[in-house]
Amino acid sequence: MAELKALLFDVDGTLADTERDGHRIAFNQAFADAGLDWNWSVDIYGELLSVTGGKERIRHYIDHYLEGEFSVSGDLSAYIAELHQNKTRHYLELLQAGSIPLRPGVERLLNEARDAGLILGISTTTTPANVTYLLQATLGEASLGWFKVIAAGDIVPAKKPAPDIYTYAMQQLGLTAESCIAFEDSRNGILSSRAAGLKTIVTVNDYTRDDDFREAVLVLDQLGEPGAGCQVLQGEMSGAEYLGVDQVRQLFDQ
Ligand code: XBP
Ligand code: MG
Repeated sequence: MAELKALLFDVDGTLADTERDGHRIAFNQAFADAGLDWNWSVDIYGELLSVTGGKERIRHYIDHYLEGEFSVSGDLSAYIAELHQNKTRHYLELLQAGSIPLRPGVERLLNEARDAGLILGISTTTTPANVTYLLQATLGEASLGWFKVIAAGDIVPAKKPAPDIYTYAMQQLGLTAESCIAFEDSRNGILSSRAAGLKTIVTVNDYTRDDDFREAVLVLDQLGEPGAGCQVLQGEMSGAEYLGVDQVRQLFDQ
């Protein structure tokens, strides 16, 4: 039987609920800075989340919501990149202000996994600095050393739902999908992790609650904490109150 060696975590929506009150706010601040009257509402942003990657999301908005009526005098890709850099600056300020906490159970599971000698990795579409700042703001500087690989953003040619970011992370770890398990929050995320051959545990959020997670080994509303358990939405967790390393191992072995 294969042995579980590593847990690979998505970031946005999984480690922390970052989209509605984090990234979305930062995008709108960057648009305002640029003198654009674009304002992504909670609902519009929920639609735009079907496109992963902030730069790709802006381009999709221009092409499909502005019917291509928007144009700039110079190179559009360069314009989008600059807009996105400013968005990232605003997002990092939100993280530094401590505005975005980790989701319930995340810190507990990370520490349980470390105590059990399991390797931790990150596989995310978001910009690398966003990961660094989130970890520093929520777990402290030392937590950057908890993760043997932080695979993020443009490090791979194709973003989720492509498998690239997970494949890259496993290559960096020198591991195969037979000894890893993934944690995700969205349809794009599980399509990516499954395409990389990974069993996947899902914790949903307000934007992804209705997504199709048929490929998941377990779907929860959150990881849960002692005394504040999680709700199983799909699959079995043998009656446990919250998801611990023992439950992860059972799911991996099934
Ligand atoms: C979610 C994404 C990212 C964020 C925005 O990443 O698709 O694009 O929405 O971050 P994941 P950027 O769920 O894989 O963590 O603007 O830096 O792309
Ligand atoms: Mg995600």
